[in-house]
Amino acid sequence: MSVRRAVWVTAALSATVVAGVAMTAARRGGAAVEAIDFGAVRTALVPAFDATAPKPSAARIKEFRIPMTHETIEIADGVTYEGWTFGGTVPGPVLRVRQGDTVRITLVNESPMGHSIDLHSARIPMNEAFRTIGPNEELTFEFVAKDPGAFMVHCGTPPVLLHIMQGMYLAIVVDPEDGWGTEADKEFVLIQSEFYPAAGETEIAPGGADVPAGPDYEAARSRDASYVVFNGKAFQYKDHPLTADVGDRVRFFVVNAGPNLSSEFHVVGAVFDRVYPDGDPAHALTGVQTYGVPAGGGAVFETVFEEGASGAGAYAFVTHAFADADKGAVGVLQVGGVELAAGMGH
Ligand SMILES: [Cu+2]
Repeated sequence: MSVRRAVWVTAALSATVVAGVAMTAARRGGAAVEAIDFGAVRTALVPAFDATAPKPSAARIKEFRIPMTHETIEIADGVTYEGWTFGGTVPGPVLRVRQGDTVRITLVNESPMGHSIDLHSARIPMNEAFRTIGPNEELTFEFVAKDPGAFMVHCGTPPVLLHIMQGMYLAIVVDPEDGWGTEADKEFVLIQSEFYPAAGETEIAPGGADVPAGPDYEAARSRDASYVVFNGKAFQYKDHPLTADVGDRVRFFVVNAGPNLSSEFHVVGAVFDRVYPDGDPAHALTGVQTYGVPAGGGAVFETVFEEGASGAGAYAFVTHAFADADKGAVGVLQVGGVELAAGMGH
C-alpha cells in the first residue's frame, strides 16, 4: 500500500490521519467519498519525484483540496527556480479517479497573486470553474469525469504561457469504467515540461545563498527552453532510475504540460504493445516504437519486460526529439535489479 495515498473506502470514517497523511474516506448518503487534502499530502521529491501512480480508489466521489503556492523549486541539480505550484510541488499531485466519478475540486489560493485551474478532463463552463481567484480566496466546483484518459491540468490565468512555465500543472488519470483490459504490475506517471530560467540569476549571491531564477518570458515565447524534464527536474530518473521486475507489464501515463514542445515518447530497447492516445482504450494502437504527445495532451503506454526479449537490463525512456532529451528529458527504467554499465548510451 502506498504511504503517499492510503485509501479506505469501506470504513465509515469522518476523519482519518495516519502517519502524518491527512485524508478521509467516508460514506455520505450511501456514496463512498475519497477526500485528499494536498495541503497535507505532498508528493515525495527525494531522491526523485515519486513517479508511482497513486492507487485507484473505489469511492465514486473524489474530493481534492488543492492549495496554490509560490515555492522555490529545484529544476536541475543545483539550479533553483521561483516556481508557482499546485500542492507545493512541480508538477503538482497526481489525481486519480474513475470514469463516471463525481470529482469535487476545492482550489485554495495561498499565493500573493491570482491563479486558476483548468482540468482537461472536465466538461464544464470555463467562466465559472476555471475562473481566476485572488489571494486567500477559495473556489469549489464539481464535474463528472466522463472520458477515460491521462489529462493535463493547469493554471489558465493569463498569460497562460507564464503560469505554465512557472510550474502550474499536474496530471489527472481517469481510469476507464471497465478497467484497462490488462493487469499492470507497475504504473508510472511522467509529466514532460520545459523551463525557461532567466540567465544569470542562479549564481551564488554575495551572502552565500542561492538566488533562484525567475522566468525568461521572451525565451518561452521563442520556445528556447533551457531544460526539458520529466516530473519537474532534469535527469532525475537517470540519477535515480525507476525499477521493475522481469516479466512486469509497465503502464506509463504520460502527460505533456509543455508549455510549447511536443514529447516524442519512446523507451529504448522496448516496443509498446499498447498505446492509447489521450489515454482512451478505444483509441488503441499496437506495436508502437514512438508516439507523440502534444503540449496539452496525454497518452497511456504499455510494454512488457519479458524474459528472452526486453528482459533484465536498463531501458532509457526519452523524448526522441533528442535536443530535448539532451536538456534533461531522459530517464532510466531498471529491470531486474541490473546495475547500469558505465558508458551506457542515451
Ligand atoms: Cu497561475
